[in-house]
Amino acid sequence: MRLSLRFVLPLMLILAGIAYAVAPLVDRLTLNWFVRDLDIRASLIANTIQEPLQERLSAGNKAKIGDFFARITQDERLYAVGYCASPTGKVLASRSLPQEINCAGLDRWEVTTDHLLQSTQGPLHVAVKAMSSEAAPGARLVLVHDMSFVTRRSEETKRYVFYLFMGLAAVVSLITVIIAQLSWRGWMAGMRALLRGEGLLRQPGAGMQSNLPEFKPIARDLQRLIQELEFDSRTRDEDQITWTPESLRAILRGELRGEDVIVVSNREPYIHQRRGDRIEVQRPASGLVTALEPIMRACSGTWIAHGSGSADHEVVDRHDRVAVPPDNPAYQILRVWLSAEEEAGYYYGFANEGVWPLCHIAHVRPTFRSGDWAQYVAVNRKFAKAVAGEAKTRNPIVLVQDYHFALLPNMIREQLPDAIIITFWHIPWPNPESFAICPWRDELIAGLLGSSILGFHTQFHCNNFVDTVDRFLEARVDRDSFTVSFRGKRTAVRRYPISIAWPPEKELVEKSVSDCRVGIRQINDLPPEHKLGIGVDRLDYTKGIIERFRAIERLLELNPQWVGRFSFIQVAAPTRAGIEEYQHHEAQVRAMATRINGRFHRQGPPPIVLRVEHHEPREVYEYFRAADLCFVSSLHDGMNLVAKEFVSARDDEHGVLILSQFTGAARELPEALIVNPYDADQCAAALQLSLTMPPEAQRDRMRLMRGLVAEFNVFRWAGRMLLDAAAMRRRSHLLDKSNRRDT
Ligand code: ADQ
Repeated sequence: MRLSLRFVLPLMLILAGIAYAVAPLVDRLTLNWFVRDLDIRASLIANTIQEPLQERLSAGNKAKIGDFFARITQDERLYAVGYCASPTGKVLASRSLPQEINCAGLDRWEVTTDHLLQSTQGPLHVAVKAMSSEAAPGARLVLVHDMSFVTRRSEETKRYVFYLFMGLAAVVSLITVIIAQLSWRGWMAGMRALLRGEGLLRQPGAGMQSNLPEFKPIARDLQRLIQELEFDSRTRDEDQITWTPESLRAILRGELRGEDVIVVSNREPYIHQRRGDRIEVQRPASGLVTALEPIMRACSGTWIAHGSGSADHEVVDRHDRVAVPPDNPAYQILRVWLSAEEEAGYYYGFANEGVWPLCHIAHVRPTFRSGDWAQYVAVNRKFAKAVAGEAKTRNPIVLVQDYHFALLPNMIREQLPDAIIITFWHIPWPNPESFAICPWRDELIAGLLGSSILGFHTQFHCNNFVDTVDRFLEARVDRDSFTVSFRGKRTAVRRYPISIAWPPEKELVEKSVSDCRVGIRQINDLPPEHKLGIGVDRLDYTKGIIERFRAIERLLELNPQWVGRFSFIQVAAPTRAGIEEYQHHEAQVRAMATRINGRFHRQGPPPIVLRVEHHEPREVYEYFRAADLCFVSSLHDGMNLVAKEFVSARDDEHGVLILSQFTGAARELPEALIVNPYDADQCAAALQLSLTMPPEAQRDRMRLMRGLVAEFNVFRWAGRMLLDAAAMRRRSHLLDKSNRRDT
């Protein structure tokens, strides 16, 4: 209303001013018109009465002339008539002729254009017309008209002008108010859409074509400003925070107090296994669990995962929930049960034989079966139902993990339209051409675009994803803000490089480096001063273990002095053993280790020690601390946590990291020796360099890498995603509030 008054009041004042200025002009104009009319009328009357008057004058009968004049002046407008034979004569006139008019003063009315006489009877119009005859050559006729009707009409005209302007003001105000209201609403909707990041000033409910181009520059500026403010505050916040589990918890308490947080992953954070008549609780050695555990502890939320342990069924309540951690329960795991067919189709089939090789491009053909796809869809739906059932509010924060759940974000969105869904894709995202071979590529992308935020480890993977969307979906991609708008919803595509806990847990590094060196060499029958390399991976073809062994072989070919003086211990956790490709890969790895050992195992220890078994994190750290070098040769890896774990294990600031250029970690750890795992000669040279690198050079590199891992640790990874979610939540609260105010 105040906005409308701001338009209407000045408008009224301006129109009133115009009306005030225009009224006298109109008055003057109408007066001129009437004077001119009366002049013409007077000439007409003079011409008409000339003849009968002359006759009466020649007859010299003054009484008859008086009657004649009296008759003429019965006309409503003609007030008086007079006749002057000469300027010195006496005026012959009707009785009503004003005294101010006499024959001597008639010149005055002839020369002037102003014919008005203000008499006691009111305004009069005086016209003098020549009426010469032989008898009286200078005779003149005076015709006086009553002008009071002009005054009356002028008053009426003024009134009408006033009414006209009032009407005009009302109509113009109404139109202005309507247009102002509509424009204001359009602006508000546009600005809100912009704040939500839904694009540049779009009319509510309209399609993409209706962007208002004239507002685009403002919208762009505003959008940039918002991004800069967000970036500034985020970097300021992040720079000031030392990211620890405690600070993460504190932030969560502050930013997401009372929020309903749900994590969904395939793997559960605690697995209950039956060992004879005992139930054992296992914690999978996974970066994902390390990262998300503090969040769950702080928020007391729910973690939904596949119940895969042999005793999982036995420990849950009737709602399939179990409180964890077992010694100090802080949150719940909700276990989702899968049949053998579901697990085969969804997990082994579509996720690990299809999506995993599709995204890694490690020369293993993806296998896509429609049966597996059907199970993948069904299991995603099962988890979506579990999420919807678990949500305590209509807008929970849901953290969806990994490639097992590409369809889940959109399925959750269908049931909980206001949820904040953060999906993290832990593996690489390939280029559009490679991704295109998936028969269900559009469904996978559309599923992921149900997320509010979609996270990848590197900007490169973000770019690949956005390019893929651009290529295959009818979606709007904004490369300035890195957002995708699809079916009226917006997804922010963000880089969140995952990391490890820092500082590492005490028990992982409590054994000294020298004790680890001695202990590990003893366990593996290696001499005390033996040079040692370490590799720790799941036995997966993407990890480049074959290429690693080839490089070791090449090192020994080129630098035979290391034969018998250097060994490489490969710790390989069995994984996805049900898949043929993995069985084949394990056989290949074993055969290659045997062949190389046969070739160089003249006397002394073998060049390759292969340990295909799961180790506890403490044991893995002992290997890291005992080694002279760690070799990560992935053919393609989203991040690779092993590289960061090796760095965190080396508090002695020694040891060299050789790192594949195809890992996400290579972008963060340039002080490692970065190699192309397919180039055996280059890798062999890196091995040689590592084995001969002076301790000072090792320390300089290790210090820089440790600084980075300390700063960009896993708590920061989780914290950044949650701070972004909190910012989104605040924004949606604000919009809700202003929507309520408007309605
Ligand atoms: P992964 O492919 O599993 O993870 P990675 O990041 O190296 O790869 O993490 C493996 C974890 O398992 C490490 O913590 C490591 O210590 C542990 N591990 C490996 N072998 C082991 C063994 N034999 N015994 C015990 N523990 C072992 C996926 C993506 C990665 C991404 C992570 C996290 O493929 O690119 O870095 O998720 O997002």
